[in-house]
This record gives sequence, C-alpha cells and structure tokens, in this order.
Amino acid sequence: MNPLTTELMRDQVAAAVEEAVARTPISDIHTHLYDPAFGKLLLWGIDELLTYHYLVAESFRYIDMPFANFWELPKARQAELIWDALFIKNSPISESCRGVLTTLNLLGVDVRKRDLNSIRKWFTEWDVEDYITRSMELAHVRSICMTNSPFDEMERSVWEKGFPRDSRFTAGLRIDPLLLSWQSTWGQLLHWGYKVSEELTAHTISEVRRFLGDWTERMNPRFVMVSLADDFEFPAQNECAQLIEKAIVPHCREFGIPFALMPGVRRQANPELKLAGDSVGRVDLSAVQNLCAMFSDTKFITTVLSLENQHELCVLARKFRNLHIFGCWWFLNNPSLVDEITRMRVELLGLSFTPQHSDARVLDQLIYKWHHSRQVISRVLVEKYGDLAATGWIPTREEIDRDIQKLFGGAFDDFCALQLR
Ligand code: RAT
Ligand code: ZN
Repeated sequence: MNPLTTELMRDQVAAAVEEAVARTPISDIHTHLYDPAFGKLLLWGIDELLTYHYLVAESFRYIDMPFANFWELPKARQAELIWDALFIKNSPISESCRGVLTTLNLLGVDVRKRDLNSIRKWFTEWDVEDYITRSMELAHVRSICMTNSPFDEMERSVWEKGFPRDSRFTAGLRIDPLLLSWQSTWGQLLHWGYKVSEELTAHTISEVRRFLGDWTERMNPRFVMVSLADDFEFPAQNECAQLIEKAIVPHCREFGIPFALMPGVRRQANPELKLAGDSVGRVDLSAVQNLCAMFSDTKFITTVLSLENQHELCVLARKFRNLHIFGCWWFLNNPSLVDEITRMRVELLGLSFTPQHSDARVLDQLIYKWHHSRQVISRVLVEKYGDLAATGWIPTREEIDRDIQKLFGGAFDDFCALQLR
C-alpha cells in the first residue's frame, strides 16, 4: 500500500503536519541576499549577523555613545559593542538576538562560552560557495529571491557586465528611486540614455517603460517591487501614482509579472540610526483596493508593515483574485505576531497566500528566520487540521504535503501563472 495515500488516524495528524512543515523546501520570495556573482554584496558570517540593522536599533537601547562615533568604527568593533550590549550585559531574549543563537546552534557552533572570537574563528574555515549550500540546506530553502536595484551602482555594474546565473537565486526588480524621488531620478535616467524630461509627458512615460523593459530583460525578475510610505495614495496626481498608472502597471501587464507593493514604512524616523532608523505607520489600504479594482488584469502582491492593517489586507485579498498577500514583514517577524497573522490569514484565505518571506540581509539569517517561522506555522496548522479532523475530515499525508507546498511557494507560483481572463 502506498503510505502517501493512507488515511491517517486522527492522532497522527499533528505529527504528519509537523513533519511536512519541517521537510518541505521553501521558495523565499523576498530577501536582500545576492547571487555569489555579486561578490561582497552577499553578506555572511558572525560580524554581519551582529551588525544587522535590527540589532543595531536594539543595541542603542543600551549603548550610551553618540551615534556618529559608532558609525565611524570598523564593522568588527561595532559587532563587539553589540555583542557586549545585547548578549553579555543583557540576556539575548529579543527575537533578533535569539535568531543569532538559533543560527549558531543549528550550524553546530558552541555558544556556551560566550566567546565571540572563537565564534569568529569557526567562520574563517568556510568559503562562500560551500556556505551558501550549507545555509540553504539547514534552512530547507530551495530558492532565494533577491532585491535588485538598477539604481545601486555596485549592483548595476555586475548586471551590465553579465554573469552566469546561479539557478538558486531569482531576481526582484526594485524601483524605489523611480517612484519615490522622480525629481532626482529623471536626470539619472537621462544620463543613462533614456530621453526623459521632468514632466511626465507621453514620451517620458514611453522612455520609462523602455528603461523597465531593458532591466526586465537583463534580470528576468519575478516581479517589479517598491516599498512605500504610510501615506501612499492611489489614484493621485503625484508623480508616484502617475508613474504607477502609466508606466509600471502597463509594464507588468506586458511582461506578465506582478507588481509588489510594500506600504507602511516611515523612512528615517531617526536618521542617526541610518538603515536602522526606519519606523512604521498605518496605511489607508483603499490605495491597494483601487489598484486591484482599476487594473483587474494586473497582478499585485502585497505585504504591509503595520499590524493594524493586517485584517483589512486579508479582507481585500478575499475580494480581488489579482491580489496575493505575503510575509510577516520586518517588525512583524516575531513569533507572537506571526502566529496571530498566520492564523487570521488561514481563517480568511485558506491556503491562497504566502505566510512568510525571510527578508534576510545576511545569508546565515535564512537558518533562524525559517526555523522560527516554521515552528509557528506548524503550530497554527496542527490546530487547524486538528479542527478538521474533529469533524471527521481526516487529511491524508498527500493532502497535507500538497497544502504545505502551496504555503511554501506553490501558491505564489500558481498566482504568477494565473491568466486573469
Ligand atoms: O527588513 C528590512 O531589512 C528592511 O530594512 C527593508 O529592507 C525592507 O524589508 C525593504 O525591503 O524595504
Ligand atoms: Zn526587504
């Protein structure tokens, strides 16, 4: 008898769900990691883990030093200060601190001695190629979607030269400067040979589309992507909304790829913290509703940063099949919130969403971000399949596997394949 089609006994359901969640490989649809061809842009290792901007923000709850002095220090010294503040002088119980320890523990690094230098030594034994493979194996991640900006000089030159793609890394075309600071970006486009003017004339729009087309052909991205402030409005007369309507939406439709919107960031609430200085704000989701309603043949994928927006976003996804929601982003990537949000999404959307992305900026973070998320997702699903089993609907292993594959990348692939006719 094929064990996959064996009906489980009711008390076997929980174990089958836990096992499937633990072993199903994940397609991570939003990270800040890079194909190894980008060299130093791909961050990894203990000093990078410690100087992650989530930890920088937390360490300044304790470090009493001018921000500018901290930024002048070499990265190794910054890492030591953070280690001392967050791991030695206080117990590392925040989610980001615990993440460093989960990562080290799963890698087999002994952290009991609390000795940063011996941890550093462990990392010197690795080369990057092997380390990518090891981290992906431990995280059970099968593909990593990068965040790729043509406006980043270092990154741009690698794309322009061309390189053999590592098939594990897919691209996401990130265009924040185009939409958020047109006043300074149009001159850049002009410099690159696109005949744009400051005014959004029909000719300028067609040149913006040519720019998007060139980069879409170069990168082969899974989507076009932007993160937006909490005051995002659509439709509107401002440049961002006009560019979305006249250039981005038609571009995404032409290339058959989604437009990823990530609203809710309050950029640089404290500029002294640099990358760690962004905050969160609640968004009026009628902007997303209007986009979905006005362009029903265009696909949108969305994650929102504010907890208060989560329920509305789920309801919106019930109304628009051209909307796919994903991830518990940034300040939401904490077990208690992932639990609440995932539960809400399952209850309102079944399996038609992507519960999590890692947002990893440091390769090794894949290990903890996915380990922690899997634990929570598993807990929610055990409860939900348990509720089903109580009605007499006992899921088979095959059904459980199918469902979890959907949550870990399959639902997103299905969404991308929709024709929306
Ligand atoms: O989560 C993060 O690391 C943030 O800094 C942002 O990068 C955010 O995820 C984004 O993609 O804008
Ligand atoms: Zn991100």
